Amino acid sequence: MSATEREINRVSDLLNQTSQMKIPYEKGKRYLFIGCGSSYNLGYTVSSVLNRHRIPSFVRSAGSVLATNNLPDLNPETDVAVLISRTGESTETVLVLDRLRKSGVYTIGVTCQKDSSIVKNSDRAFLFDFAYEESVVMTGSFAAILDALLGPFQPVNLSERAIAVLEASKRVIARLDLKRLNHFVFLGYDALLGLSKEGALKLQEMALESVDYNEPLEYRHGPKSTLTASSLVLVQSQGTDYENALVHELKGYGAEVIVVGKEGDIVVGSSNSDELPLRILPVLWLGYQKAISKGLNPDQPKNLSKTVVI
Ligand code: F1P
Repeated sequence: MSATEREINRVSDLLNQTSQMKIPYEKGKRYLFIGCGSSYNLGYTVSSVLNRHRIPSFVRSAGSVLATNNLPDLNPETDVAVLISRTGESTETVLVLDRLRKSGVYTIGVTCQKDSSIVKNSDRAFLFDFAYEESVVMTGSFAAILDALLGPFQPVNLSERAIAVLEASKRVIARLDLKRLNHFVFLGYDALLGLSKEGALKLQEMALESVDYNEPLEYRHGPKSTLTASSLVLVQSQGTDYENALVHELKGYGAEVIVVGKEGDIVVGSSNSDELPLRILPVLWLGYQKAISKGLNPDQPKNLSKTVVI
């Protein structure tokens, strides 16, 4: 079994642990999330949830802070910066951490790697070393870190539910003719757009596929022209009539559509939890299976390394 497959299959265990390790947020404080790649997508997703709960928050990729040199603009707006890096060593994130500390912002580091630069250099570190991953692509650790970062806004232990959602994902994906599919689209709003961005990244990284992500109704305004009978659209749905009508329309163009949501093909979400960390499970399994169907090694994707060091 590949490391990637093991790491996806152990998400239930990871969520059991993260349910006890929630990151706290203080009302009245303004948060800035920083990361690269999947870690940036984590920040994007969590920032959206915080804003919905009236905790002012924004997100930047570490690269954008360096390349546009906008730290002076960000600093007065920020009380607490949360720097996310699975490996704790992405150069861009480490450099931004250094700059933020020098400018007097309180920093929280979030990582799976003990003794890493993120642990050593942040004011406070949250270490998820039990979610350490061998594989290059971030898979199970994404769900685990998301669960912890959602803090009080994801209060339920999702461990049991993770087993059911992964099983449902496996069943639904097993029915697809994966060899035929060569275009993968991920749709969702707000936090679900963050998960859709991550979905697109997973299919690129693991399976080297052509991808897209967008807000659901925005997809009508141009992007839908690229759909073919070889497209798969995964909708991170909130179950509105608008989204349901869009699903109907996209199926009409011959695309495969999978709906993830309370009344979806893969049921996620309950009355007391959005279960956001579980919504990434179908995406992880899809990326992994598509890679396998192409004869690719999902543990060692082309051109990628575990940490981008520059
Ligand atoms: C960030 C990241 C990964 C990506 C790739 C390169 O790493 O962009 O998301 O899969 O392998 O690095 P990190 O800062 O979270 O360790």
